[in-house]
Amino acid sequence: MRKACIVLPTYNEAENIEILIPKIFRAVEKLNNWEVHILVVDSLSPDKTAEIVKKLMKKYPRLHLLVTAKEGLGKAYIKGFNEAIRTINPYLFFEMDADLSHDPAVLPNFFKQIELGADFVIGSRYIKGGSIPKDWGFHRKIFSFLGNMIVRLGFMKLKITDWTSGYRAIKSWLIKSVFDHIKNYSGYVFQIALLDQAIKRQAIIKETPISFQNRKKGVSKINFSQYIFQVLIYVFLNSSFIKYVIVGFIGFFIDFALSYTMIEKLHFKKESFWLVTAISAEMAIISNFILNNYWSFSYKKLENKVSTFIISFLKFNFVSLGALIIQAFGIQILTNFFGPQYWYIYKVLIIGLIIIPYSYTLYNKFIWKNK
Ligand SMILES: Nc1nc2c(ncn2[C@@H]2O[C@H](COP(=O)(O)OP(=O)(O)O)[C@@H](O)[C@H]2O)c(=O)[nH]1
Ligand SMILES: [Mg+2]
Repeated sequence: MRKACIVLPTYNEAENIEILIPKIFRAVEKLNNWEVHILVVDSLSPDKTAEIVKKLMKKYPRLHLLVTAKEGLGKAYIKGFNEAIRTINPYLFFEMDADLSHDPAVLPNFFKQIELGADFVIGSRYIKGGSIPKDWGFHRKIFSFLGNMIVRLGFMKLKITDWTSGYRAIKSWLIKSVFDHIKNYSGYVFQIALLDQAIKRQAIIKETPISFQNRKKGVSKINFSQYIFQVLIYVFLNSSFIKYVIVGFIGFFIDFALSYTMIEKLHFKKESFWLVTAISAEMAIISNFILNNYWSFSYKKLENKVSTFIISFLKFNFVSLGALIIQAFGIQILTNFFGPQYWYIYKVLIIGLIIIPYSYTLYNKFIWKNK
């Protein structure tokens, strides 16, 4: 029998917790392979949430309580994980809101995905079978959808539909392995950092549909503008896709600056412009290769072996050659169709819509491999 621990962070959830805890234990009582514990992490709620938990602990021996200072959702989770690892040592963790937004009835679906091999299961509102509350206004819907889209596109991980969901199952080894990276995120952005770090450790991520319910009692503690700001900063600083795009720009400037210097300052003859172009382009390719290895994809950088470097560098050149051919043909085709006057628009479109995703995909598949 494996142990699982559901960590429930609470701040002023007295009315909700009283209903939620019996519901959870009822939802998991039929699971034969799992011994399910609940750890409530209460940040000194003035509404005496902790007192209610203590009362319930008399009835439920697998219910535990940790009281901490109020330092935000992320810190509550970190402290909860730490405490549970020390006292319960579970195989699996759950994150769940304590305001009844997350229905315990679907807990068995998470366990099933874990048993099928997932390391990290996300309760998603945005896959088939999942939903957001019907009474959410248009603005809130758009806001939630866009927020998720920014993270999905920022990380170029479109397969994950719900980055911001707080209803998730995560294997204990994974939490332990990302601990050092996530322990300083105190707020809600902690959730995004945890998922991002799990992906970077090649965890198997699955989604299961959830129907998110509006909280009926108590108030939300999220500060939306602060949250969005923190998420944007996090994505900007941690997205290998954004870093890869920046590296591409740096490469473009190196290419341009070298050609400019050789032609305008060093007065290379016009017969050798092909050589100027080739040297500049290759220098940009070398810079891209090095920056991508030590920066954009640093979490999966190449093995420190000369042969690996040479082979990967050749592959990198090959992908770049492909990009060159795509661009050359693309420009010509568009010019033939729509005329030459918009050539710069064609170039931007081809780079933005074809070259960037093309190279990024191939790098991930063949050079900085995703297992
Ligand atoms: N322990 C603890 N729990 C918190 C804190 N902030 C939020 N929570 C809990 O985190 C869960 C989600 O918070 P909620 O305010 O419902 O956020 P929303 O669902 O995004 O509006 C709830 O169970 C809250 O009680 C905190 O600072 N400490
Ligand atoms: Mg809530």
